[in-house]
Amino acid sequence: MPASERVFGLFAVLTGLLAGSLVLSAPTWAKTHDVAMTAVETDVVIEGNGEKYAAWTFNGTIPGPVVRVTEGDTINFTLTNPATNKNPHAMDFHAAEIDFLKNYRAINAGETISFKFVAKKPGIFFYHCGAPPMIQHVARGMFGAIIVDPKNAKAWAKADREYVLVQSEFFKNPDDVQAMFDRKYDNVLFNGGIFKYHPFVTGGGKLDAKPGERVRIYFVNAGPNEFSSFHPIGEIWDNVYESGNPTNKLNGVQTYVVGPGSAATFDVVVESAGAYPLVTHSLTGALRGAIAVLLVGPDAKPAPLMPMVPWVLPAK
Ligand SMILES: [Cu+2]
Repeated sequence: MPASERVFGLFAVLTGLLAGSLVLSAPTWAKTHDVAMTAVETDVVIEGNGEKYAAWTFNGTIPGPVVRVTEGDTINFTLTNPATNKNPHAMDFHAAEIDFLKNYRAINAGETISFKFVAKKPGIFFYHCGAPPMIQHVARGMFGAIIVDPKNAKAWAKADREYVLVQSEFFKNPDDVQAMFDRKYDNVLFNGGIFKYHPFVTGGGKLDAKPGERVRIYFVNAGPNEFSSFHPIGEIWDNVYESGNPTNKLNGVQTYVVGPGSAATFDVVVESAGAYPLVTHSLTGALRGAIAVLLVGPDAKPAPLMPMVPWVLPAK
């Protein structure tokens, strides 16, 4: 082959490569995730004495499953509303930037809906049902958390241990929508339970950590109405990241307000062994259920992101 042809051939290959890279819609490191959830109208345990509640949920638990992806990833989401349900349901992902009329519309029992989005911004985001009356669908338990990890893992310090905590208000009568509008809640929940992580309460557990570990709490306030003033008793948040974005970094924070429908990531490096209750310092909320005790000791075992979801009580 003459040299000129070889050069042209190389040019053609390079042009092809360039054109190929230009038409790629997503970066090569990005992944696609198929996420399917089912709207489940069911009873769930909300108290350590075994008390159950007629909840509306994603996949049967309060909160719904944690979705975890990396910045730039694509999520193909499908919601199924089984024919056995009685109500319309929907899904609204705060991590998405897509048309809400088309994608977040409520579907009737017996229908499914699918939509797709790219998780463009890293952070911790709320997801929830938006079917009317939305205040009731959220109050009855249709919410959860999606973590979008930064594509650059070095954007922040590596966590030694991670938990997801979702705060919400609990209304004893699931059908009393007026009480929900009037903010007449009975309890405040962390991960769907009253004092779920309080070892002194019947059926209560705890969150574990070892001294010196950087504990990262992905915190979501589901509301529907109240603000959370998130504080670690006996500690100071080393860092708070608004919406969980590593670039929104605060240092040395005692309490940080997370409004309904918002979220933040909280890092605490626990200096020494002991008990550190994580609370909303809005005390009516803490004393009505929103206390999660972080128990710090050398024997702490690994734990899932959301321990005790679902809350299965030991047989009596
Ligand atoms: Cu719903």
